Amino acid sequence: MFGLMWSWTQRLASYVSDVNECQLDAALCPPRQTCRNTFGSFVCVCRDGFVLGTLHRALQCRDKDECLTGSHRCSRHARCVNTDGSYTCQCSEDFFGNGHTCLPRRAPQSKAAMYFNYKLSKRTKTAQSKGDRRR
Ligand SMILES: [Ca+2]
Repeated sequence: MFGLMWSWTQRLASYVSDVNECQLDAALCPPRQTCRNTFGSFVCVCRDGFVLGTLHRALQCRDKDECLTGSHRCSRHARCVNTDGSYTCQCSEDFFGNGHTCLPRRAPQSKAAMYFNYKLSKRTKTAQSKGDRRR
């Protein structure tokens, strides 16, 4: 009876106060995984840029190919290069920039020409999205 009471008291104590194991030990989870605290315990989940999959017949966090899945945020004038845990964007030959924004390598345009091109691109996008909705 005493043992039962003790175990019940212990369980109650663990419910009432949660310990964040993730903050206590940063190296709780294996590489490519990150710790997520839960009430009364913790779980290891894949880090950003990794997905759960089978590798050598074992469940592991493997690199997510952002270029293949299309979840990258590269400019449409850039080439996506997959890396372990992330990806990089490289502007195409005729463009320059950080890969997320790529500008054409030609003589600078006047503000009026830039505004005209901006309006033209908006009009083209609207026409495309309307066409998509009809399908
Ligand atoms: Ca990747």
